[in-house]
Amino acid sequence: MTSGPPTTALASCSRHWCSGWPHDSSNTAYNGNQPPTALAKATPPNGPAPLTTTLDGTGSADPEKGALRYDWDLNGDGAYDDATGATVEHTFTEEGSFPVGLQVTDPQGSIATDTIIVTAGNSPPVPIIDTPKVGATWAVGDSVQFSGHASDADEGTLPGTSLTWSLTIEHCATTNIESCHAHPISEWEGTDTASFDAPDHEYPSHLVLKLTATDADGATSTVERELYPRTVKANARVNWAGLQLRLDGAVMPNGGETVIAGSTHTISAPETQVVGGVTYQFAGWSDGGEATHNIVANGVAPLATYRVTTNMKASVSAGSIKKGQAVTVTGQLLRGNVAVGGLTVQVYSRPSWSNGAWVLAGNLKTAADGKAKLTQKPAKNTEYQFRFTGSGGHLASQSPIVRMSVR
Ligand SMILES: [Ca+2]
Ligand SMILES: [Ca+2]
Ligand SMILES: [Ca+2]
Repeated sequence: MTSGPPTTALASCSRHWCSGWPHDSSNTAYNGNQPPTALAKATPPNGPAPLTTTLDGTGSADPEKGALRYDWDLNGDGAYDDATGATVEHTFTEEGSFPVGLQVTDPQGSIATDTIIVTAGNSPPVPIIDTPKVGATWAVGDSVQFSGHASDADEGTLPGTSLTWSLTIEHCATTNIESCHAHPISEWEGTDTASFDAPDHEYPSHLVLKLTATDADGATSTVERELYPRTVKANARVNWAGLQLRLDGAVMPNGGETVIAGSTHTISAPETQVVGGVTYQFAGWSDGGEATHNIVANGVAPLATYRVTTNMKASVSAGSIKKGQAVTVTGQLLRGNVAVGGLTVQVYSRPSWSNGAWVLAGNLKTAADGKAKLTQKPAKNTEYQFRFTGSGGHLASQSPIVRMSVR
C-alpha cells in the first residue's frame, strides 16, 4: 500500500513544502489535507479457473472522511482504468496469478494504492483440526496435544510442513463483555502435531487454537477450535459467621468465585476483625498456610480459624450465710455483651484466705443465657472461681474470685 500525490501532476517543491501536494508518500498533511489509505480485498482470492471474484475496496479510508473515488487496474498494466466503484466483480478466465491494483482518490486529489494477488486455477487448501475434539476441556497445567491435517483439490493431502498453528487465550471481563481481548500464547510452524501446557488465566476466558494450511501456490485457509476450561469455585470458610476473607485482594463473595480448575489464587485472613464490638483474632488456616497465601483451585475450601476473647463473671446469692445453708454460686460466660451458651465451665473452691489448693467443685454447662449455677452448703468461709478452658473458637478465661462468709 502506498500513498502520495497524483503521479501525473507537476509539483513545485522546496525541501519542506510543496505547492498543492506532499513531496513524499508518507501520511503527512499538506494544505491541511491528509492522504487516504487504500485496502483491497478479493473474495475468494483463489479458486478453479474461470474464477469470478468480488473485489472490495471499502476497507480504504480518508482521515478527513472525504468521499473516495475507486479506480481498479485489472490487467496489471499499471493504469487504473479498467473499472470504477468501491466493489467490482471480475472473472479471471485464464489460469495463473494476477495482480489487482486499487487506487483511491480523496476530494482534494490525494491518492493511495494497494495491490493484491488473485490466483485462478488453484483451489485453497482445506485444513482440519483432528484433536482436541470439539467440546474438549482443560484445566491449568494440563498437557494438551493437538493434531491436524489439510487436503488440497490440486495437490491431495498436504505435508505437515504446510501447517502452522497459533494458540491465544480470549479473556472477557465479567463486568463488560465489550472488553474481550486476546493474548497470544504460542505458535508452531511446519508440524501436524504438538502440545502445550494449558495456561493460568483469569476467568472467564478460553483458548482458541488456529490451524492454517498453505498450498504450493501460496493459497491459505485457516480453521479454529475454541477450547473451554473446566471450572471450580475458589472458596474458603471461616469458623465465625459474619467474618470476611479476601480472595485475590477483594472481599470473597459467599460461596467463593468461579475460576479455572487448577488456577492459582491468593486467600487472605485479616489478623484481627471487629464485628459487633467483639474482636476476633486469626489463629490459623486448616491447610497450614500463612494468613495470606496461595491456593490451587481444586474445589477444596480451606478453613480459617479465629479466636475470640471471652469474659467469665461470678457471683454468689448471699455474701454471708448460716452454716449448712444452701447457696447458689453463679458464673456467666460472655463474648463481648453476648451470652455464650452450651460450653463447659468448671468451678473450683477452697477455704477463704487460705491460699490453699483449689478443689474442683463441679463441671457445668452454660445455659442459653451464658450462665452456669452450682448449689453448695459450705461448712466454713469459702471462695469460688469459674474457669473456662476455651473451645469453639473462644479464648480461655477465668472469673474473679468470689468469697462467702459462714456464721
Ligand atoms: Ca484526505
Ligand atoms: Ca489497467
Ligand atoms: Ca491448491
